[in-house]
Amino acid sequence: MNFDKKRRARVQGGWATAPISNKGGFKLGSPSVSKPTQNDESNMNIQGKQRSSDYLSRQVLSQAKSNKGKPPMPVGPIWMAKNVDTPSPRSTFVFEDPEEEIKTKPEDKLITKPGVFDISTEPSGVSRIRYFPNFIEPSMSDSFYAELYKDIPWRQRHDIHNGIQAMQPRLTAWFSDVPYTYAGVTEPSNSVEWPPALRQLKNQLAEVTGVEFNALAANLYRDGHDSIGWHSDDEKIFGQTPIIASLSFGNERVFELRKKPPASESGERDYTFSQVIRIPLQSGALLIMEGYTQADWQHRVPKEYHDRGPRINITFRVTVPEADR
Ligand SMILES: O=C(O)CCC(=O)C(=O)O
Repeated sequence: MNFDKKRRARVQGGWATAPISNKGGFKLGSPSVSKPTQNDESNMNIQGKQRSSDYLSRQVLSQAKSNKGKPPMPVGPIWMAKNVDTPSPRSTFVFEDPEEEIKTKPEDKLITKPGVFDISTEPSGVSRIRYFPNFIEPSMSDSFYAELYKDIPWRQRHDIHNGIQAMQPRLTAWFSDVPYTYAGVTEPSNSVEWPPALRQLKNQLAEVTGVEFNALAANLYRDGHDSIGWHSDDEKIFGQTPIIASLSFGNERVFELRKKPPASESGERDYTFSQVIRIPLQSGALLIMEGYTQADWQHRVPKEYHDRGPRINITFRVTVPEADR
């Protein structure tokens, strides 16, 4: 009797663990568990499960001890509540192409050494720049600066950007026997003789490039706050592949180029991912833009917020007869 009581208590202790289902459909806690027969195979199996369940409980307990101080673990083998024999439906992973193309901005480039650079070969064709930082030696470029400052009839004009008319942040002049219209400004034609410094520079350029430039635009940046915004010199009067020779005098400024992205259906261009090339233009530097640089790139001289003295830039150009535009 006493012996029977003790035995029941021991078995009830076993029943106290969470129920587990098993293959044979037995439930732990079935009365048959309390009376195992040594030769009963199914009871042996159930006992086996009972033992492994006790073993798991011990495992969980010792795991809980070793997790002291760590975030709380769920108490008990939580998977026991699930029917582990029923395969859960496999979710299939389907890779879908992202709807939007992943864009990256090419690394910006800085050109400081002389040379010839094919900056792109598409979409229109080769865009080429030639850079000669010491085209005119320093003492000569100082005297060119002084003469150009004095002899060019500088004026401040208005232009129009995004429908807004504003004073240009620089002074300009135009020498050509054809008028030049850009950004809502028309520079009238003039047949005046070019000042001697401009004639001398034009001849020097003809000698090294073989090009007879017949027009020029002059810019005077009075300080670092003067600038010229993003634009292309792609007006028809310069033909399909304009050649433009730019000479700088006075304070150094950074000249920037950015690649034109394809236009949207509405004709707009998003320059967020455009490559930018920077070229410092010191006094006496020559930069030539040719090929499709005007078709495929824009350029500018941005404002600078630290002290800069004045700078003169002359862009020598070739205007083409109407039949070739
Ligand atoms: O000042 C410069 O270097 C650039 C001038 C320019 O972009 C222009 O005259 O169209």
